[in-house]
Amino acid sequence: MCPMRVLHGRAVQTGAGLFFGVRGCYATATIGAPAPPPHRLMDGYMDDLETLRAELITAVEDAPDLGALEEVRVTALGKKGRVTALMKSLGGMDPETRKAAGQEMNRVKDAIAAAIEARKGELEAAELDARLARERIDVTLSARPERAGSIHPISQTWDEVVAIFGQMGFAVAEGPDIEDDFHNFTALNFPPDHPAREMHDTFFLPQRPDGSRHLLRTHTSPVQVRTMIHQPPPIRILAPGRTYRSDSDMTHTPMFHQFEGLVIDETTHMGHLKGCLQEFVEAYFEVDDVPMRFRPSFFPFTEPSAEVDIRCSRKGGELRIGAGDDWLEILGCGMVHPNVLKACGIDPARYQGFAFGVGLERIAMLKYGIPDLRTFFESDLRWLRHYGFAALDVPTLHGGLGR
Ligand code: 2U9
Repeated sequence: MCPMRVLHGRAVQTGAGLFFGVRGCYATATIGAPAPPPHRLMDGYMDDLETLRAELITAVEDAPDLGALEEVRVTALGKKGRVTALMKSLGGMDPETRKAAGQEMNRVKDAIAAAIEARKGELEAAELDARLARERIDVTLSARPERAGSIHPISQTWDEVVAIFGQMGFAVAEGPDIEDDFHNFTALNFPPDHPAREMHDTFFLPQRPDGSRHLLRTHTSPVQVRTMIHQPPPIRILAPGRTYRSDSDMTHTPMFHQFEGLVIDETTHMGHLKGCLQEFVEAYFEVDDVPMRFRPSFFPFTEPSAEVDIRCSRKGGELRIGAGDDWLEILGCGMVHPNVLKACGIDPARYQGFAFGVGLERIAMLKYGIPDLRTFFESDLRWLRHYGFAALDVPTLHGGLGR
């Protein structure tokens, strides 16, 4: 039986293979060649494991750079490395010898691994020192400018309008972009044969099993319908939002924005409508005393209905609001039709109210001199940089609305 104490683990790399032995007993392992007979091992073909350790540690310590160190690591501990080969040779030993020799080999392996780590740290530190000595950072260079985003003119105008009507006591109401026929047309007193109900004018969704079709709302009026159905008067709401119509040319886009207002109370009358819109126009254009003209018009949902013009001048190709002898159409309005009140469960004998509708793009173009409607939706960054607004300039009546 082999002694438990390992006296000299020996290994030698010969042309025939790698052998390992412990004095008093032996074990063999070969790489690429059959195991030599025991007497050959005993005859002095074994190198001292300690010699291998010393040899490899010297190689580690002498490695001039990280690349060379990696080569030593692969030679020593890699899959086909010398230590790995020695480990494999344990398989040929008897169990007791294997245990003792295995412990010794692990000690050698750990020592080599620790030496590699230590050398790696030294070489890395030296490399960093060299880099710090070589490279210079110019801390006097000015920072690269950060590109700030900007607020789209539609968002800006939306916020301005909400600020103005908020001051007058209007609450903002919202509703779905996809509507049904009742909320978009029927409740608003559209006759069954009204052209807006045609496929030609409105985006309809596919027919449902009951034969009905949902649609993309053509105005934000369904928001007011929903509010009237769910909330008893008094009502004072502003409904800004996206709307959709099957129109696409120089002055129409299939999606556009509008805001509509609705006021319902027992004594609300046309005078309130005129005062409210006068207040809005002057606040929005930031001009005192803007003369206004209410021209009779027709909408199915209001009676009487009017289109509103404001005084302007177009002299020298420049638009000026509030002065001059021209008129500029700006919005539509009217007193809510009794049929609409009835359809929404409000008694027209007790309540009446007014409503108005304004195109957001239109008033943004007028105020900010944007000539082409289509550019609003082209996502051109140069356009956005030119017409956009600083993100932190939130419009308020006291702090200023526009630029
Ligand atoms: C309810 C009752 C009445 C909203 C109104 C207009 C007049 C109007 C257009 C302006 C430009 C739409 O964006 S635009 O093309 N709108 O002229 N809108 S009165 O009347 C309502 C709304 C809801 C329940």
